[in-house]
Amino acid sequence: MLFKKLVSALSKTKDSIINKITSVFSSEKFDETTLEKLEEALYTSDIGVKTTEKILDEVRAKVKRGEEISNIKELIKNVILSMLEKKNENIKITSKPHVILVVGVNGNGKTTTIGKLAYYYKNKGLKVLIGAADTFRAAAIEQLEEWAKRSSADFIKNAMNSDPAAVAYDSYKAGEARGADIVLIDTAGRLHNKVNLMNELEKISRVLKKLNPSAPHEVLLVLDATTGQNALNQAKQFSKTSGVTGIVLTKLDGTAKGGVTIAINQEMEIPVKFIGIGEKKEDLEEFDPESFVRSIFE
Ligand SMILES: Nc1nc2c(ncn2[C@@H]2O[C@H](COP(=O)(O)OP(=O)(O)OP(=O)(O)O)[C@@H](O)[C@H]2O)c(=O)[nH]1
Ligand SMILES: [Mg+2]
Repeated sequence: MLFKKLVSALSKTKDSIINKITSVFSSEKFDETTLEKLEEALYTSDIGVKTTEKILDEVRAKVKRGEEISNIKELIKNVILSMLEKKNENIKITSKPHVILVVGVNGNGKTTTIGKLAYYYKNKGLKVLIGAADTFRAAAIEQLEEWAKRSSADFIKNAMNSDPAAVAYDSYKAGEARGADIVLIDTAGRLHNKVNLMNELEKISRVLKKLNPSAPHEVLLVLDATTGQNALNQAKQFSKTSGVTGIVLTKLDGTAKGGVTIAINQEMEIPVKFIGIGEKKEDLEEFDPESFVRSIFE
């Protein structure tokens, strides 16, 4: 059931990648021209430089040995599967409350992801509290409050333009007092090149650490898969400063650029922990690299 949902969400990515690859091999046998075409097809599939190189090496080696490549799809699938060393580490709950700070660029899906995470944890029988530390816009606070209601999570807010770190502080305190298992903290959309915004994020973490030295227990970076390579660049930028511990890739439904998930899996130390495949509360899945690859190449 879940796999079916994934296959359907990734259908555009699948079509895009498979069409590119199969169009290269429709008639010809393998020679330098075909290899060049394959190289281009792979590079434009968003799966990343490392993955592309590995696949090309494999194909070249086979051609050299005079082996036939009857099923390029299968070959690519197996190369990628063999590269997926990083097991998915789902979020382990190590503290009560366990604080999850959610960060990322404007519009990537932070608030929506928090709403989905609240539902995800609620379904596990955990008590969830959400803190509205994106105080830039009143609408942002309202949007989050709506999400809190959908999963009957507790909700902490303060006035618009109030200090985000103070909201984080209040959220932790309230979570602790009310016996919450999970505290989810939303933050404002921020540009990775804006030093002041990065500083604000650090201030939130600093304030949380005063309450609990191990907090925030998780910093989830939310990335928009529809931006393709830009998502990978944002991952690289954010991981330099924000203490990011995991990635959530959103909007994989309806984009042809989902191959970037494989690039991020291969090129970042930080694991992809969840994927967003729709706008509803149940449209979040734990990222399982193997199912992901199978849903594209099978
Ligand atoms: N199709 C689809 N849409 C999504 C997904 N996740 C988020 N969205 C949509 O993306 C838009 C932006 O999402 P938000 O959660 O408001 O993004 P944000 O990062 O909180 O944005 P700011 O608060 O402005 O920084 C909304 O219209 C969401 O419904 C997803 O997985 N799939
Ligand atoms: Mg938001």
